[in-house]
Amino acid sequence: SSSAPKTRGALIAIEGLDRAGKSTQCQLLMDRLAERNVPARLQKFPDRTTPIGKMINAYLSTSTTLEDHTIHLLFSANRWELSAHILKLLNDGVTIVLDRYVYSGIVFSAAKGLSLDYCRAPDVGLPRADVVLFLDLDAEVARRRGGFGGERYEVEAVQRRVRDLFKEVGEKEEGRWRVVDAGRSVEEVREVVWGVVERVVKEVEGMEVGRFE
Ligand code: ADP
Ligand code: FDM
Ligand code: MG
Repeated sequence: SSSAPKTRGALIAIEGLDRAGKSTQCQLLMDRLAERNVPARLQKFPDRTTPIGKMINAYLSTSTTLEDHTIHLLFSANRWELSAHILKLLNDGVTIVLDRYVYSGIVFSAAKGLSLDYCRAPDVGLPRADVVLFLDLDAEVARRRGGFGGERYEVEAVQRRVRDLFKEVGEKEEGRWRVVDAGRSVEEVREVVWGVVERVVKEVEGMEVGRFE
């Protein structure tokens, strides 16, 4: 009947340090969801294709300088401009896999010295991830995966601060935050990720999408 709870999609965030394997695992997760006939979309943040995303891209590629609060708010605005679309898809039953989300937004700005409370504020009210898979990787192992590119935060000292800040932010997420050992093989990580996601996709059925707070 019409009173039956409508099946919605799950909002799955993949987070972690540079080279932890986020983009690799996002793609493998999309493949697995397709195999299981779960409707799904991949959304990467920052989304560099929008006008705001182009400003962010210029900042990250160091062709533009922006004041710290200004770029922080642009990253958040980049999520807000896509939030209604994300919410609509979720409520239409589409699972969304996020390659970075609000957590990257908070920790990269906080690593520059802005307070954690300040950094969270602009994202409050965005669709809340049902689960965050934090791909945790030792700095030494990350280094062996290859050199940094030339982007803004691809610097050893920044990455170290970011790792500590991710752990602090994750504590506030309690049961939604899952630390995954990203030092294992691609296939091993894929299976751990799938084990979590398969359960969450079922658990969110009939549950409203939460708001980040
Ligand atoms: P991220 O998106 O987190 O920066 P990528 O998925 O682009 O990371 O992976 C970074 C590099 O590490 C790529 O060369 C990728 O092939 C490799 N890689 C990813 N996962 C693993 C893994 N579990 N073990 C070894 N190498 C990996
Ligand atoms: N980043 C990403 C931020 O500083 N704030 C954000 O809100 C987001 C989503 O941008 F250095 C940083 C994190 C990383 C860079 O790199 C994006 P990738 O390779 O496109 O994920
Ligand atoms: Mg990536």
